Order: sequence, then structure tokens, then C-alpha cells
Amino acid sequence: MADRSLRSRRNGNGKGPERYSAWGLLRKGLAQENWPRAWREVPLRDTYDAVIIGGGVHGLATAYYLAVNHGITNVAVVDKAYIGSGGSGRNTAIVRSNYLTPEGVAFYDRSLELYNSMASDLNINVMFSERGHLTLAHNDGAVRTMRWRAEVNKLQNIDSSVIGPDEIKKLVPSLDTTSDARYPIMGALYHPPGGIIRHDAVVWGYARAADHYGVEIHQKTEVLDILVEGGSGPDGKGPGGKVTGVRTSKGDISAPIVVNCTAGWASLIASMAGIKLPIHTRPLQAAVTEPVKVFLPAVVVSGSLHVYVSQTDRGELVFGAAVDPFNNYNIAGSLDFTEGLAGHILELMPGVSKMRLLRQWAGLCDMTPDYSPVMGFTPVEGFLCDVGWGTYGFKAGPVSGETMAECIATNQTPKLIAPFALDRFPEGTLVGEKGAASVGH
Ligand code: PYC
Repeated sequence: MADRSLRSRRNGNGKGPERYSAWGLLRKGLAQENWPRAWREVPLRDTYDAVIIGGGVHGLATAYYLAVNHGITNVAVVDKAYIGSGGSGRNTAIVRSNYLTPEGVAFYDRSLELYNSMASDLNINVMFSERGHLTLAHNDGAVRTMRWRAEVNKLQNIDSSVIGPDEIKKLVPSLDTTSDARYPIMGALYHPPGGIIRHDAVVWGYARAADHYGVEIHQKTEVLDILVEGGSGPDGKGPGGKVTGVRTSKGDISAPIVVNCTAGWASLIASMAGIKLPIHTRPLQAAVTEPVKVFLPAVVVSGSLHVYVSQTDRGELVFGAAVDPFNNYNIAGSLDFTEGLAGHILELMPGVSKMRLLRQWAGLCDMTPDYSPVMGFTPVEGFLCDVGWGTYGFKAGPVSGETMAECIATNQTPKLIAPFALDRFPEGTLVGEKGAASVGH
């Protein structure tokens, strides 16, 4: 197995490890002199062992684990924009494993484990902050769902329990836990291992590490078509066919393995191989305030009020909400969202009324009927999918990379992702994870 630690990063001029004292690092940072590139820019070749479409956490993690766990390095990651330009750079950076189904809990818990060791595995400060995650319940139905989740979680040794308003107030004093609140807080699912992490650093960490082992990252390289032969569709694509490569904006590439790790365009890419996915795409909006002194010690979620909030180490409040209730590819924020967000957050935390929003944005979420992803092999040989993440994609990045890499390297479906196969839809074996969504959708 390859050196996982990356402690001895290749020098920019390829002459071996480069080490700096604290002062040396500062001087170099300020002068920006001879700063080695974090990943290379090399010409696209016309053949690889695998092409991964999508340079987000999922695609980059898949490439990294292919290299480090399986020694497969003749791999290109292609992205039509820049790495992390999609959901990986647009999410609210929350990680947790308090899901509703046993399949989901096991899967996301492995991801949390990988997030926990990421700083040392990738030798990058990902600013992981295990600060606890509270999902508030404002009615009897929500309390019941929290109890259900807590019991499923405990069966898999996940630290997760239902707590009452007094304990909630002790954990997060800024929440209005009085019975006078418009939507009184009746309890919460408390998950101490949940937290936040710096999403850009996760992208850069996987990119740098994958590059270190020889993977090529090709930005601004758009996939225009998937090359398939022998399929049963009218165009020779679809079930029964075999992937032979991809057509990109920079030329054709031949490859026996092509992996769809996209979000927003997952169904478009799959249709290029003749595969229809049960996905519709909706924007998820988010916003950030000006920074203030740190006062919010945990991630707080209210499904009924359609809002979640955490505070960055720099002091900004980061908010998210439900996905917009219509299919759309617009990634600008809307006034409607801001208004709803402000109203609901003030019902929970009246004390933040004077804070100003600095910025809002949106990301694209590929929603499946059961809120679980589509992972693994497809009816087209050599064409694999890691898509359909809805609002859970960032949390799942590391474990998706690890399991997709295993799938490719061993030609077997790992146990952790077997429940997420595409054929669960015709077979009716759905993995209903809607009840674990941060907010009602
Ligand atoms: O499921 O925790 C979650 C989440 C937060 C933001 C989007 N999804």
C-alpha cells in the first residue's frame, strides 16, 4: 500500500521533500516565491484506466482511494469548471451520522470516521470541529421521529439521544426554549459527534493527495458524450453495452471505466450512456452573515422551521434551508428564501435580529424518490454511478470515494453500498432516508 501520510510531499521541482520552519513558512507565504503547485496541470492524454467525471469531493476522493488503497493511478478526473465548483464548494459543511435507516447510519458513520482522520491522512488542516448536532422537534410527530432515529443510531453504537428543553438550553443558551416561542421546542435529537469542517480544504486535500500519487486532474474539461458500444438502445447505448471512453471538449479519451460523480448533471451524464436515472434537480439555498463573537457552540437544525445554522470559527453564521420546491438550475439566491430564513431564525434565536447577511448562494441537489443515492454498477459495463445525493452529498464524500474505489478495483459491490444500487427502484427495495433530512422537503 502506498504512503498514506503525505508528510513528505514532493517538492515543486520534484527534488524531494520540502520542509519549512514557522518563519520560513510565513516568509514564503508572504513572498509567494517558488510556492509549489498543489496539483499539476498536464496535457490530457487519449487513454486512461479510469475516467472520473466530476471534480468534487466524491470524484476526487474516488481517485485518491483508487490510488492509495488499490494502487490504480492511471486515472483522470475531469470537470467542466474548476474543482469544488459544484456542491462541494456550496454546501454548509455539516457532517453527521444520525440517519434514520440502518443502511444510512452505517454508511455515513464510516464517512464521519474518515473525516475524523482526514487532517492526518491528507496532511492538511481541514478545521474539523466536532461540536455536536441538535435536531429540534416542535411537535409530537417530530419527537417521535427523533426517538426513532435515536434508537436506530444506538443499535449501531452511534452517540445519539433525545434530550429535553432544559438540556437544550444548557447546550445552546441563545435558543428560545420558552413555552412562549411561536413554535415551542419540545425536544431535540442530540448527536455529539456531528460538526462542521472546512469544505474547500477537503476538496484541496483530496486533489493534492490524488495528484501526489499520479492521478491527473483536468479542469475546464467538459464531457460531451459517453462512448458506448453494443448497447440495446437505438443508438447502440444503454443496457447490455460496454463503455469505451468519453468525448470531452478537449478530445476523446478511451477508458474501460467511466464513473459519474456529478451533481446537478448526473441524469444528463447518465443519459449519454443510455441510462435513465430517477432523479430531479432542485436548488438548495444558503446564506452567511457578518462575523460576530462566537456564541453558537453546536449545529442547530429545525426541520419544522426549514432552517439549520452553525457558526464558523471566524464567527459568521452559516444558514441553509429546504431545497426549492421546483426543478431549476438557478444557483443565485432569491428574496423569498431570505425572507423565510430570517423569519424562522428569529423565531429560534431572537437575539440575532441585528446581524446582517453578507452573502447568499445556491447549489444543485439531485433528488431521488427515497432520498438515498444511486451507487455502483449500471447496466452498461464499465459505467458506474455515484450520484443522487440530494442534500447529503458532502457528508458522504469520503466513504463514497472509498467504496467506489473498491467497487472499481475489485469489480464487486462493497457491502456498505449494496443497498444503494440502481436496481432497487424496479425491485421496490427503497432505502427511505427522507426522515433524516435536516429540514422537511
Ligand atoms: O443533512 O445535515 C444535513 C444537511 C445540512 C445541509 C444540507 N444537508
